[in-house]
Amino acid sequence: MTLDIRAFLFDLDGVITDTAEFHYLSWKRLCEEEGIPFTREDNDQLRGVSRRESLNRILKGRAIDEATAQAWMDRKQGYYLQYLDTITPDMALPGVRDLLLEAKSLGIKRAVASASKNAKPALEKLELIDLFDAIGDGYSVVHTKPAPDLFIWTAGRLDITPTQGIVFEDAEAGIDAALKGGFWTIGLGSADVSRAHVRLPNLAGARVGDLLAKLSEPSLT
Ligand code: B16
Ligand code: MG
Repeated sequence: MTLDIRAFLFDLDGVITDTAEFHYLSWKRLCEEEGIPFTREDNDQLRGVSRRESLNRILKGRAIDEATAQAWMDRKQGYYLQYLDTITPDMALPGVRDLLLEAKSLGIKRAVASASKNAKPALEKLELIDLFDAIGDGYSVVHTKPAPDLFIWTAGRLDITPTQGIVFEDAEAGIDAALKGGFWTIGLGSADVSRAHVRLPNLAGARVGDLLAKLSEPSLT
């Protein structure tokens, strides 16, 4: 099968920038106030999943009513917004801006597909938002990762089929979502992205031609 790649779909947290630390500090503050144990290892389980699912995982079966859940998520969001305000363009992860510019010059469309409801303000602070043709975020679909819906929704906005898109993800939930949707996948970082078609430590020095060559290797096509 010959590759016909027309778009790159990027996760945000862990791929374009590292907001995981901000999520961690915000949840930690809430948990300390409420007397809930919360460690960095607990935070690793929140990678790529929605705010609501993050709270469920933090609670580990502890029951709270809906109004309390909403109030806690709002409080966490308030803390997170203070961190979001500190984001600057130099906080884009290495290689991301260059890869976006190269893809644009080659006519490859670019999108963000993030579980976060804060994706657009984060991209504005990074001064990257103008490099994207579409942004799927935590408001776009009901079922976020590991359901494929967000990637499918974003592909629709780009007017491509899933096999014409490469998803860049740092989280197991995101790779599973992209594979279920029928996309090509590039897994980044040290989390469990073992099911991705190609795995890389990060995007530093990444070039479009090299990425397409890796996906064209006979074992994958
Ligand atoms: P928010 P991604 C995800 O971003 C984060 O990895 C995850 O930890 C967070 O819970 C989720 O966004 C929702 O974030 O509270 O901002 O809506 O990796 O999908 O870009
Ligand atoms: Mg992520």
